[in-house]
Formats: sequence, C-alpha cells, structure tokens
Amino acid sequence: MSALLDITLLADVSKIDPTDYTSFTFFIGCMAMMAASVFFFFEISNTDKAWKTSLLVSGLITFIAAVHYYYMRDYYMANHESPTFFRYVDWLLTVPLMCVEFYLITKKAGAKIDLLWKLIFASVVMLVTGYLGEVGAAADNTNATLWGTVSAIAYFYIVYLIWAGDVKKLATAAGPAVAKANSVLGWFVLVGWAIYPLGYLAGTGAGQWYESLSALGNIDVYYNIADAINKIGFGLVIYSLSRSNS
Ligand SMILES: *C/C=C(C)/C=C/C=C(C)/C=C/C1=C(C)CCCC1(C)C
Repeated sequence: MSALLDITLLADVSKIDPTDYTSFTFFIGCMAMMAASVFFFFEISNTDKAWKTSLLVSGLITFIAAVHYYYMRDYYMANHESPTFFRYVDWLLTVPLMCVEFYLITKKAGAKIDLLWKLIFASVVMLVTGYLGEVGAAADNTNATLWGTVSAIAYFYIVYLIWAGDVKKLATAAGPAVAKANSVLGWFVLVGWAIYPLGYLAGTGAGQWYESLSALGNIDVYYNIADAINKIGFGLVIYSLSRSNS
C-alpha cells in the first residue's frame, strides 16, 4: 500500500520539466506556506499578549493558503490549466483575514467594526469581479477589461483607506509604533498586491486591448510569487513588529 503510494508520488514529481516555472512555484509555494504556518503557530507562545491574535491570524492566512496550494499544485500538474476556482476560494478567505490584521492594529486607536466591514466589502468586490473576469476570459468572452476595471477600483479604494483614509488616520492617532506598522503593511498593499493585476493582464489578454501583454508570462507564476510575498512576508512583518514592541 505505502509502496504503491510512493510510486504514484514519484511518478508525478518526475514529470516536472525544469523549465516549468508554474509547477515549480506551485510546489515551492505549497512548502513555504506550510513551513510559515508552523513557524507562526509555534511563535505565538513566546509573543507579547497584545500581538498574539495578530500572529495567530498570520498563521491562519498561510495555513489556509497551504491547504489550497496543496490542491492547486495537483490540479495544475494534472490539467496544466489555471486552478482559478481554488485560487479565488483561497483569496476570498485570506484577503478578508488580511483586512482583520489592519483592523487589529488600528483597534488600539479606537477603530470601529464598520472600518473592518468597509475593508472586507471592498476586497470581496475586488475578488468576485476578478473571478468573473478570469472565468469570462477562459470562456472567450470580452468582459475581462470591464471586470478587471471594477476590480481595480475596489483595489484603489483599499489602498486609499490604508494610505490616506480611516485606517491611516487611526494608525497615526495610535502613536509612532502603530503608524509605522500601518505604513509597512501599506507598502505591501500598494506594491505587493499590484503584482496580481499584472498577472491578470498577462493571463486574460486574449481579444482585449492589452493582448500583447500575454508575452509577460504565465498568470500563475505571478500569483504564486505574489502570494509568497504577501502572505508570508506580511506575516513576517507582523512578527517583527510584535518583537520590536514587546
Ligand atoms: C493572499 C492573497 C492576496 C493578498 C490576493 C490579492 C489579490 C489582489 C489584490 C487582486 C487584484 C486584482 C485586481 C486589482 C484587478 C484584476 C483582478 C485581480 C483580482 C487579480
């Protein structure tokens, strides 16, 4: 039984072409998410009380991603197609949790729960429209530009809240440590999150005005790299903030 299992696993692994960066990033992404989750979960016990929940949320984000990467990796190996459905289920769970991180940080300065709902609402609009755009592109209809634009508007609203709106105001009021935390995480949202629309442009261009951008490469390579930066990197920033303030 176990020998049989080993053979199946080996057979799959040996099929990866060394230049198949998509499969490679799915594998390494899966492993990295697992390792990061173990790290965040174990570190909770030697973290200052004020930061424990933030660290737990960081671990949940990478853990949910690890489980999805496990499936996406298999799906991609079997079909050589984008695992769009698993991808968006993952994001629909993890992006709102990242909004929770912003809320937890600013809560110390009196953030109200409706700020959290605003962030979550905008991220759901961003993701549902992005999903419709990708599914539409795969089915050869021409709405990828329209859905991508609506998604981008929701994205810019999140950037606005964090850089100039309520999140920024509260973080500034909470003192230098929280203001610093907010600005570091704000850079993730402005630069790290911007990798996703690049992947979208590279992957949904057929028949769109940006068709030439398809030469930019595989959509999943963008998404896999962006996920590693934004989920593990974001968590590590929370981790280091929890050290500098305890
Ligand atoms: C852990 C997963 C994260 C942080 C995912 C973030 C995803 C985005 C910021 C996606 C943004 C998109 C646009 C702004 C326009 C095109 C469609 C999307 C959904 C790729």
